[in-house]
Amino acid sequence: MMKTAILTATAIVLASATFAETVAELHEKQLNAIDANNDGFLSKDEFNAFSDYAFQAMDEDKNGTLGLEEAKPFLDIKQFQNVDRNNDSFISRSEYDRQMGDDFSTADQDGNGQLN
Ligand SMILES: [Ca+2]
Ligand SMILES: [Ca+2]
Ligand SMILES: [Ca+2]
Repeated sequence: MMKTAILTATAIVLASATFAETVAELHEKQLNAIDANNDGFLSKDEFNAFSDYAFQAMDEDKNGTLGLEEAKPFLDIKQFQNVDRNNDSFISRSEYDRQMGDDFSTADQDGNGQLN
């Protein structure tokens, strides 16, 4: 996968209020990087794989959380605090997953588990 495209996509997903506008914002290149089977739809599995890859890529010291320094290239402070629900200045994996999962559910308006 293309790391830059993936990380840009992640930043957009994490930063956006709703993933629906997010998908529209993704460039074709970023969407292609996430759409593993290239069918033009984003399945929950593809989304999870992308989400997992992006977390590992951002977590530079591999301690399982994203600190401010690690997240800074992708999120501004307000966006960071929005994802950091318990305000401990770290985005834990569960906080991250919850945010990404919420975004996916919001975007999947017809509930078929695919984004298009
Ligand atoms: Ca697909
Ligand atoms: Ca870390
Ligand atoms: Ca936290």
